Amino acid sequence: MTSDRTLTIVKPDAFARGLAGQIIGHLERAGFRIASARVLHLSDAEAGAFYAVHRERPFYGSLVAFMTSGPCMPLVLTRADAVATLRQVIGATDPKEAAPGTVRKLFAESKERNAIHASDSDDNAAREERFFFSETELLRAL
Ligand code: 3AN
Repeated sequence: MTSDRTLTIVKPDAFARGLAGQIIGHLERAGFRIASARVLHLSDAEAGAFYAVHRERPFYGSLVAFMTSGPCMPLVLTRADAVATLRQVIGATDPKEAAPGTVRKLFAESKERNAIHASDSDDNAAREERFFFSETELLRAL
């Protein structure tokens, strides 16, 4: 059975452009509900750890610089089949390849500055929830 929870981040590009409300509204209209949310400015060490899986990729340094360039907004979202559904709703990594109506087609600037992150598996969703939210916050989440 797939989990009904996933982790998303409104990334610094979208947050700085004042798009958080529109993006979250888009997700709510797609049937997601907010279980936990916060605004924070990632440090170099935090962004590096979050994207450690990409450490060997050529874009890693630039990705960490982008993710630390301003505040971002992590949220835990719930709905049936959360991970797969949210990946569909956000669209392809590169907005040029994203389907019409997806968050990245509507709001992303480039493959790097692509407005939103979404967990790509139930295991990563659980890990990423714990990265941003304490055990107590997750227990209290509605
Ligand atoms: P997704 O966010 O669609 O799961 P990943 O996990 O492959 O994509 O990449 C993580 C993040 O790294 C992307 N959201 C994007 O910001 C950045 N990224 C991925 N590929 C590239 C690339 N070729 N050039 C620049 N940035 C990239």
